[in-house]
Amino acid sequence: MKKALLFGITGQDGSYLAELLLDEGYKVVGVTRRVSTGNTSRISHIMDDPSLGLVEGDITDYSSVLRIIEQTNPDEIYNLAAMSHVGTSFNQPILSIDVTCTGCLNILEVLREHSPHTRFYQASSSEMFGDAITERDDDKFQDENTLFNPQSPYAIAKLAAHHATRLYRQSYGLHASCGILFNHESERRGGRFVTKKITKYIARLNQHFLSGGDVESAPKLHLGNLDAKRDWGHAEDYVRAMWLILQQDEPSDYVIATGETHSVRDFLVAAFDQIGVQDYTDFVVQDPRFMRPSEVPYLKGNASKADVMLGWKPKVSFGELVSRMVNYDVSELQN
Ligand code: NAP
Ligand code: F7E
Repeated sequence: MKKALLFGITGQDGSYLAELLLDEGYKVVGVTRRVSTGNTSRISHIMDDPSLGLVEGDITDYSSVLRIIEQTNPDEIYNLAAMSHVGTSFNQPILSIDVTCTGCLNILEVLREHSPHTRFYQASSSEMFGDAITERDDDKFQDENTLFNPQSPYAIAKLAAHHATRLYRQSYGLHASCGILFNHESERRGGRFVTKKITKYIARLNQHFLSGGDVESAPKLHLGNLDAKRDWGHAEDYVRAMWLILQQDEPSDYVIATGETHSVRDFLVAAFDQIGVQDYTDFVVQDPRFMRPSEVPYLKGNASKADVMLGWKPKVSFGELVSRMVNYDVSELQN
């Protein structure tokens, strides 16, 4: 029975990856942070699985990382822990570097010195590309050869961790790989990311209309930049790629993306359409509080390497992603 250790098991991706690994017959150990309010809602449905264990620890604390890896002796480690909100990283840059970069180095150092047989997956991000490509025409895409030009403290931290993972692979022979994942969302997405913010709002608006409210009295949705373009996929597809990456004989880095790009405005239109509203402009306010000091204008990934080497392709389309998220939030509010 293979054993996997997951940093970030309580997050969106951690919860889906834990499900996948349990299905594949793994013993899964997840690292949770001690917090005074609960943070295990995304994994509550698998907590009683006898093959799942949880240990407390914080990725910024080298001693807890060392203890957990020594006690677990895992075959595979997935590092999904991060301060993952790009906007927040502008206000908390040092924390972002500590968690997202130093945290990764803590694991790599423990592996180098104490557990070189363990395979390692690092959650790299399309944010690392930054504004390397600014064109909004859909012929442009990012792949494993595109230059990085990070535009936020989050992206800088991810890029440093990305390079550290590559360095430890090349210099110390670790089986250490990075998935450069483009945006992926789901029913379990955190509420402050733009997709979930929109779909939760749509559910409230739907409720407002169902209880007899009109357009004038409807709540407003405050958003920032509507022109940014993202390559959005579904998290369930993307955790499958993480697992496949660690099953390869040779460690390497892979872009994981759908190959389609849509603006925030496109997402708005598609989400409002789910409840039969054709014009979102009556409901959306552009609010400077949600504009970033520096923006990533255009992301569209080419995942050909993953297709050829891993046999990976996304299954969930943009339209299906939007409708799944809206339907989920509508039914959550109704229940
Ligand atoms: P998420 O929902 O924000 O989950 C982040 C996880 O990191 C949570 O389990 C969180 O624990 C944990 N964490 C935060 N600080 C920690 C610390 N100091 N010690 C230990 N754990 C800590 O993020 P996600 O969307 O699942 O993304 C997973 C990973 O992929 C992240 O590294 C993210 O940066 C990266 N990524 C995400 C995307 C995307 O579009 N989703 C794309 C590319 C890369 P709590 O629950 O206790 O807060
Ligand atoms: O923003 C714009 C915002 O916060 C998407 C993380 O998972 O993916 C994610 O990072 C776009 C940006 O995701 C609001 O300016 C407009 O252009 O949903 P987001 P992100 O910044 O792309 C990458 C790949 C990761 O690695 C990250 O961990 O939407 N936008 N108005 C807004 N964004 C937010 N959050 N809130 C708004 O009101």
